Amino acid sequence: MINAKQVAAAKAIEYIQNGMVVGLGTGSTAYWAIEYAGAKVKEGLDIRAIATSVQTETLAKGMGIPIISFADTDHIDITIDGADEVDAHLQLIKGGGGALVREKIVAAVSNFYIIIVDETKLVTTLGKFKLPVEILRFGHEITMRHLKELGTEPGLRMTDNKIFITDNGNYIVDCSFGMITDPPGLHEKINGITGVVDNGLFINKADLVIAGDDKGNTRILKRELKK
Ligand code: A5P
Repeated sequence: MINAKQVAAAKAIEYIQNGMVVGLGTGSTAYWAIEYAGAKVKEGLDIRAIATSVQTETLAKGMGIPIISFADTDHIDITIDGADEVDAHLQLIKGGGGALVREKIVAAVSNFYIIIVDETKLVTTLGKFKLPVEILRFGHEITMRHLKELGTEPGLRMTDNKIFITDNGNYIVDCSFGMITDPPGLHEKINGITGVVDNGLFINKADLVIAGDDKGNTRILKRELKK
């Protein structure tokens, strides 16, 4: 069977041009974009990249993609990243892989932000996927209590029976808010809590969403609202 994530990534790579600074996302869909970009670099494509996680940086370096930092550039021409959910207005839930804060910093300075997903991630309203929220370790019990007051049961993310630690040294709590009918409003409320670093709602960030399916087709959704 054709891999829908791979299909979306292959399409997104067509947008990368010689000389660009490219933001590289994190996760199993972004993985394919990094693979394809690496192959193009081997063929002579001249790009420099900013990685959204340690995992992506290691992967990209292994593929021969030159990695730079924000000391070397103040902008990114194009970023290709995955998402956990995409709604009808191209609002996103991200952070399933725990890289949401670096991903959002990269998104904020990306002139063109492409999200690649398999088509099952397209939803009418966000909220089936639990919203990841990155919080400081210090006082996390208090921060979680404040999140609870917003009407969720925050769950501290664990991996292999250990608390998951982000690349920034913080915790992630996964929060169900039911159907999220007002993503910008919820985003503001969560980020208003002291101890929250950021949350996985990406509001008005995506310029283009490329959804692949397992027959090899892509659907391209473009932003209508202004950023
Ligand atoms: C990483 O923190 C996330 O934002 C990913 O981009 C998101 O979870 C999608 O991951 P997959 O492509 O692995 O589904």
